[in-house]
Amino acid sequence: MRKKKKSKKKVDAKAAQMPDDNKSLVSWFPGHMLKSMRKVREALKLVNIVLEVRDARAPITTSNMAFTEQFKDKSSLVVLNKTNLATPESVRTWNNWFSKSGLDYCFCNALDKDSLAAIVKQSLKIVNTKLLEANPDASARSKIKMMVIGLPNTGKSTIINKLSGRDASKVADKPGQTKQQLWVKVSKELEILDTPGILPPRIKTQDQALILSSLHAIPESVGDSEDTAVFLIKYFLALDKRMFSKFYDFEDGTDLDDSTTPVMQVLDSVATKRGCILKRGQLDYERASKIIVSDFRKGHFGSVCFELPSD
Ligand SMILES: Nc1nc2c(ncn2[C@@H]2O[C@H](COP(=O)(O)OP(=O)(O)OP(=O)(O)O)[C@@H](O)[C@H]2O)c(=O)[nH]1
Ligand SMILES: [Mg+2]
Repeated sequence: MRKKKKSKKKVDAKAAQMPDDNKSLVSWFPGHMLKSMRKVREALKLVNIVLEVRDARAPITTSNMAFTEQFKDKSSLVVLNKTNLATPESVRTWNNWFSKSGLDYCFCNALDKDSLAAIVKQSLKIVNTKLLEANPDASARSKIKMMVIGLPNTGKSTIINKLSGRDASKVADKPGQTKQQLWVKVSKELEILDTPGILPPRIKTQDQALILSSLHAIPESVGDSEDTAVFLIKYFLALDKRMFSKFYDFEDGTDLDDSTTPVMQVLDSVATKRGCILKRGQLDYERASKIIVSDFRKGHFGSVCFELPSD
């Protein structure tokens, strides 16, 4: 009997596998990311340095061990982007941690061109230090080629566009905007290769999956917006119990009975306030969750720190 041919949709759904130890954990590594990883490997020989872009709000969760293994012999610079969305204290703490890590790194806000100038200077220094270590008689380079890699939506294309001063690569507030590699000539001295975002093959913990979903590194179709909203509500309630009532303009605790948790109260109130009502009059928690997640992603709730160094 002939096997039925699987549709493309089915194959992608299969890629969203749930690891055995935690059924609700997202481990999404579709085929196109495997292909992108292979292309990154192939392009390594064409560049002098690799810029690994991470999100400063979660510098470890937005790293990818698969990258580290690929370019361990290549000059590299870890770029912690979106610092304008990270709490200043967490940036200081991570700065201290990275300074002891042995990695070359820098913090930046890709929306601010001035904070990007340092990236080029530092990259040139790293490339030339390595060159002179290998051959003290070599003459230092003034022209370099870079490859920018990182998880989806970390701001890779934005960095390239700001550096080049034009919209060379398409940018969007969603993961997977860059679909293929693209060379961008920034100046006579600098060419940069943009690459599609790649997730780690395995996301280790449920919290990491929720952080990646909050940061929009995982698309809505894979992450669960209600789980993500609950994660965000808990995070912000721990900082400021009244944040949601102030932002969405609802009364605190008025319709609370003893069985209602603060998280449910926020979801109930946002759903009521924003008219998220299903046909039979029930509250539409899915829509209310999407509103909360979207407002967070727009930066309406202020700066955050989703993780701190464990050592
Ligand atoms: N606030 C803030 N937003 C940023 C920063 N860098 C990028 N963004 C925004 O983040 C979103 C994603 O940016 P992209 O440059 O498309 O991200 P990418 O890493 O190329 O994404 P993929 O191509 O999907 O892998 C866009 O809405 C950018 O405007 C930053 O430093 N601060
Ligand atoms: Mg991109």
